[in-house]
Amino acid sequence: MVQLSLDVGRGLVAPSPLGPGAWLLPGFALPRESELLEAVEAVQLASPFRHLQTPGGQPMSVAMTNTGELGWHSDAKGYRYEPIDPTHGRPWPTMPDCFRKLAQDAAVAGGFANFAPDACLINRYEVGARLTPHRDEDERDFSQPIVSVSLGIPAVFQFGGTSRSGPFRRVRLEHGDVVVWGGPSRLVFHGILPIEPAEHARLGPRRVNLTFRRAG
Ligand code: MD6
Ligand code: FE
Repeated sequence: MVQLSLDVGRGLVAPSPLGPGAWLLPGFALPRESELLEAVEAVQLASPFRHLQTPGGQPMSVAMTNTGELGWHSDAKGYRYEPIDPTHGRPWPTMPDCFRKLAQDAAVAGGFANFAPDACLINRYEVGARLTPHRDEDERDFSQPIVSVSLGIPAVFQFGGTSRSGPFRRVRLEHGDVVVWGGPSRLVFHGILPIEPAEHARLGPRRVNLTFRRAG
């Protein structure tokens, strides 16, 4: 069944396929905008955004925090999931119910029943921040999809294949858009091009992305 999502600016919008097992759900998160933004605020009070270091020692332009049983972390020792926020030594904030519900509803809309996320990475992009092409391969269970929620100013998502150098399809992601991907697309290379200057009514000149995964 095709589930339409309500997009205030664009009317009812159908999911559009990005690749095998990968769907763009335009505006899927829009009806839940307020509770999502309030929950992001609560999470960042408990575990603030920070610029992690790559294993090579470079600071990342994207600031990150996490909620859930596991949080994605990077430092000189490599990329991994941690049950404890290293900035203060306490567990990551509990995943808000509205986060989990959105992730599960979107997974169903993308054809993945029984998605059970235990990790939500929250990325914050200021203008100019970018994410170079990578694969999400630090998780234990690749049978579960990834659900990615875009909030704030737009981004251009690069969606590739099995090669880090591309070619990439470019997809514009706007406030409220959700991407669900798994199955044959679970390990493809992807990235975010440098964020262009813009202003969002609720978030100002920044983009926030929620990425849900089954990590452990
Ligand atoms: C972002 N997203 O949209 C970064 N990874 O800010 C990702 O790296 C990503 O959106 C895997 C699946 C979906 C994604
Ligand atoms: Fe990724």
